[in-house]
Amino acid sequence: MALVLTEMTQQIGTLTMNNPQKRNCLSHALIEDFFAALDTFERSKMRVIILRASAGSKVWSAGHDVHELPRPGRDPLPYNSPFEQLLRRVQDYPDPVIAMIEGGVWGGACDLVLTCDIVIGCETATFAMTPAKIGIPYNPSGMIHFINVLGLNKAKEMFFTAAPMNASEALNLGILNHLVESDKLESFTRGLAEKIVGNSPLAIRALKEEFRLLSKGHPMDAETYEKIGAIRRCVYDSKDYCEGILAFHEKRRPQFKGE
Ligand code: LCV
Repeated sequence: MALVLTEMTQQIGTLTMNNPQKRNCLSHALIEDFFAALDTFERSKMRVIILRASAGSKVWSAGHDVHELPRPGRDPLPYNSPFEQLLRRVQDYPDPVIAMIEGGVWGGACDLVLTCDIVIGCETATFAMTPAKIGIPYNPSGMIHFINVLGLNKAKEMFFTAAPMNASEALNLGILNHLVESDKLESFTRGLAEKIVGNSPLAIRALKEEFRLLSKGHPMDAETYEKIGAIRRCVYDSKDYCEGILAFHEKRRPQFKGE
């Protein structure tokens, strides 16, 4: 079964995540299909990409596949992991990528949404950033995505509480560009994509790359980089990291001890 469905019409490529049984979690297999779809869109010169889940989904994506998180003592979000490669592929995709959201967006799927260029949601859209719930030391490039969009205080609250944020909060905080009624979500998103298709592709590609380079975050000295590495290692070397993942497998709340 294809874990991702694709459609190409009027220079707009639509990618639909299609693994509802596993709540569209970003497994290696789904990410592989994701990459293939983006390659097809690029070869076919699609000018705008829409990322979505199937109509009526209660969960847009449950985030990183927790069963594929590495064992304790290894960085759970290494630079070359399929998940991190997916975020960079979307972020660096030459043309605009629109995330069309209905249902819950969890953990790393929130980061995926923030690497898109425009986010349009309906009233069922929620966003929960879950590293603290599982015991994951999120990675710096991911955290910059949240700081850039939400600002420091709201990004901290989203990470510290791991609580789902509703669609109107997401609109107020700038995660959503637009909040529309669910029965208008597809037509509104398509209409915005068509507006973009009508403009200069070269100018838009240059603008997207300029925005990406300008928003990459602040240069970091070597000592700071090493300090962040040490801080993160203390977490993924911890017993709490094991407990967080075990609790997920056992479908229970984790009992963190701070060890
Ligand atoms: C693997 C899953 C998942 C899943 N992985 O359906 O950002 S970080 O740092 O935290 C990063 C590491 C990350 O993204 O971590 C993952 C964060 N995601 C979450 O915490 C969401 C975990 N999932 C849930 O809370 C529930 O599944 C939701 C609320 C999304 C949907 O609840 P619902 O009752 O509709 P189930 O929980 O019954 O899930 C249906 C199937 O999908 C699997 C889950 O294990 C179950 O599989 P089985 O039927 O084989 O038991 N599944 C859900 N999320 N992230 N597998």
